[in-house]
Amino acid sequence: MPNRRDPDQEGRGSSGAEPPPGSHRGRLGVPHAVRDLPWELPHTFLGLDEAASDFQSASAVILPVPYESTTSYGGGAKAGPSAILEASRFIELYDQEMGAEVGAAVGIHTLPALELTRAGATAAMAELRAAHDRVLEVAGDRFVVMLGGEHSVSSPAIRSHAARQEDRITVLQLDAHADLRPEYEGSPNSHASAMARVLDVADVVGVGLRAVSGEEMEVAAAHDGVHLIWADEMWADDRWMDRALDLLSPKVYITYDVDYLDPAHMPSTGTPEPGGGDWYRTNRFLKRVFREREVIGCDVVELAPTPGLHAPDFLVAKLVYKLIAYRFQDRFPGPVFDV
Ligand SMILES: [Mn+2]
Repeated sequence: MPNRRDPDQEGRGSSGAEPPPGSHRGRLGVPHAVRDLPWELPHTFLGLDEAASDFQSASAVILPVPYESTTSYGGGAKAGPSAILEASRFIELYDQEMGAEVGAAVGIHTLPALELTRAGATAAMAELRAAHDRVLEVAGDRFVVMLGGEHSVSSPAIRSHAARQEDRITVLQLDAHADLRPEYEGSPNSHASAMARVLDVADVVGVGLRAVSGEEMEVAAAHDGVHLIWADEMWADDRWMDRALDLLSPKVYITYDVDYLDPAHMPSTGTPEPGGGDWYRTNRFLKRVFREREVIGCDVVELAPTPGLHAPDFLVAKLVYKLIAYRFQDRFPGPVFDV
């Protein structure tokens, strides 16, 4: 079992270092005198121990935001972040694309989940924006990966990033939907309006689209900074990858709505659409994006776990691990195979 503890280590990614003198806590957060008991893996991303998930030395930060209020079809995105973290504890730490155990080498800190106010979407989005500003402030150079939650959480995060950049950023949006509706079901903060809420501060390149309204096509046509790459094009050949890359500014924020993926891969999401992206081609594209542009932040949203069906949860957990690996690909020797 890949998540079984190494009997010689307290947790995954352990450096073997002793806790500081006088410490009463072991690396698992239990009293030092009982740290050798067979405790479960920590409930951090990848189950990393305190050394590998320590904030000070971490290069990446996981920010869970289990927010859900405007879902229009199937619900359940509120349970997404905890399912991703749970599944992540079963991932093999060694990444054959990087030729290394990425998690402990990068250092990944897992923040507690943000519990946003239930006093309406407007108040919740304002609260998230303020919280996200402060997280970015304390994170400094660390790469922040936000886990949703419904897609509306992306807008405050993107605005938070855009406000810290001198030049206009591009949002690379992997999604079945354009999310460009000015408002939806009476709410300007709907998941269906996530990208409409950022057009004044960022350009948007949507990839994998296949369920778009006529109204959204009008919005796209009216904005020079909005570009749509259809799932239909992606299945014809790989030319869309160059086209998408050419449209990206030097600094990019990635928002990955898991309904971008074909429901055959990703059935656990609120508004599934047939067609869409697959695992290998999409990851090949993302690896290039991280290599050829500066990705300043990202989020993965809209996983709505299906009870008893673990594969989609595991897919998203591994996707998050891949995003972090691609972000720091310069630090690793590279593939153990020829590509
Ligand atoms: Mn979507």
